[in-house]
Amino acid sequence: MISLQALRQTGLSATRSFNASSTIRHFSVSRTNYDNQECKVLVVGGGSGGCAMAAKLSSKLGKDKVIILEPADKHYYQPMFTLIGGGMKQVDQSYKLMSDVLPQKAKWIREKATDFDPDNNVVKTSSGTTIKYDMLLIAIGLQLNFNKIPGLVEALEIPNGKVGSIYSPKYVDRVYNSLRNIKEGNAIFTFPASPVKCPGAPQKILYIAEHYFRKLGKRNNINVIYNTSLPVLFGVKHYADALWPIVKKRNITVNTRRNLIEVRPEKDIAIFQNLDNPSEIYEEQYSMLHAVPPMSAPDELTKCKELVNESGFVDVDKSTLQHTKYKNVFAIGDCSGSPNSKTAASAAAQSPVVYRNMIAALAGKPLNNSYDGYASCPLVTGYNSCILAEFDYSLTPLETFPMPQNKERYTMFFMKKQLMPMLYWTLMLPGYWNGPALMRNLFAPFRFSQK
Ligand code: UQ1
Repeated sequence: MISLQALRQTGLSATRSFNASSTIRHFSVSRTNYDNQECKVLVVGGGSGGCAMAAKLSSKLGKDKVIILEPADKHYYQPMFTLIGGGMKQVDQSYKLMSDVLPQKAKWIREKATDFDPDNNVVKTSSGTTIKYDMLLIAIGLQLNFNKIPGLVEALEIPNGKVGSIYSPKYVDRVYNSLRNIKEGNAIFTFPASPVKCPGAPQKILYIAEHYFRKLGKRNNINVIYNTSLPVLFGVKHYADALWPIVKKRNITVNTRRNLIEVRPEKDIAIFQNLDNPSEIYEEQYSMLHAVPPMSAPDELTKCKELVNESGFVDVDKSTLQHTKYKNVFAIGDCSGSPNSKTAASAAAQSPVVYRNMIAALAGKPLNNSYDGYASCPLVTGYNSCILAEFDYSLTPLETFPMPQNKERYTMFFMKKQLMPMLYWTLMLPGYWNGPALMRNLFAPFRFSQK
C-alpha cells in the first residue's frame, strides 16, 4: 500500500484536514461583502482540476489566501456517466455537494466568472464582484453545445424518448432507458467534429450498449452503428489496433468522418454529413441515438482574446502550463490549450506540475516542472472488460501496470468501476493524487518490454 505521504509528491508541509463528511458549510459572508475581493491565488472553477489545486494551494498558503470561484452546488464525478448510461451506477452516486468537496481553507465564492482582465489582474463575476489576484489558475473546463445541433435539445427533452447523452447528468438516464426500450432497428452513436472531453467515452457507451443487447437477446434485431467525425477509431495506434478487431468481431458498423448535423425527433431521423465531401448528406433512421454534443472553450474565456489561442483555449506553454504572455496565469484541465487528451487523469497528472510551478512563480523562482502530456482512458468494452489506454503528448503508450494494457481485462474494469471513484473523492479532490507516475515507477522493474 502506498502511503499518503508518498503519494503527496508535492512537498506539502502541513497536514491538511479534508472534511469528507456530509455537513453543509455555511458562510457568514453576505453578497454585499463580495463587492471587491483580493487574494493571493484565484482559482476559477471547482471541477476536478480546480478543486484539487485549491486544496494543494490553500494547504500551502494558509486560510483564505485562495479564493475559488464556482457557481455550481454539485460536483459530479463525470467518469461515472458512461457506467450510468449502461445501468451500472446511478446518478445519485456520481456527485457530492460542492460545499463538501471544496477545501475548508479556501474561500468559496459561489458565482460565475464572467470577465477576465489579465492586464489588471482582475476577474469579474456574474454579480459584478471584482476579484483581484496575484496569481490566477483557470480551471473552468469546456462548454457543451447541445444547441449547436438543430433538433437535438428538442429530442433530448421528449419524455422517455429515444435520444440520450452520457455527457450531461440531465440526459444520462435517458441512455439506459433507450437501451432498455429499443427492440429493433438502428442504434446510432455519434462523435462530434470538435474537441471532446474524454474522447474515449463516445465509444465506451457504444460497446456497453452492444453487450447489453446481447445479454438481453435482442442483438440480432439491432444494427449497432458508430458514426464518428474522426478519421480513426482512437488517436493512439497501439490501442486503435486493439479496438478494430473488437468492432469487427462484434459486428459494429464504424463510419469515419461522419458528423451529426441535425436531429428530426418527429421522424426519428438523424442527419449526418461526410466531412471529406460536405455535399454528401445521409439521413439515418434511429431506434435509439446516443448524441455527443459539439464542445468548445467556454464563451467567457474565448471573449478574452489576450488569454486564448486560436481555438479559444487558454494559451499555455505545454510543459509548464504557464500562460505564454501572462506569467501569473496558469491553466489546468479541459480549458487548457495544451495539446493533450482532455480527461480527469490528465488534470491529475498536470496538478503537481501546475502546483510546483505556481509556487515557484509566486516566489519569483524559475519553473522547473514539466508535464509530459499524460492522459489515460479506461476504454470500457462491456459489462466486465476494459482496455486501459495511457499515453503522452507523442501518443506513445505510457502504461502504469506491468502487464500489456492493449487487451481487454476484468482487472481494469474493476479498477474503473470500483476503485477510481474512491480514489477520486478521497485522494484526487483533497489534492493528494498526482496521477499514476509514482505507481508507474514502482512497477517499472516488473514491466516487460512491449516493443
Ligand atoms: C487517473 O488518474 C484518473 O484520474 C483521477 C482517472 O480518472 C478518473 C482514471 O480513470 C485513471 C485510469 C487514472 C490513472 C490511474 C491509474 C491507477 C492508472
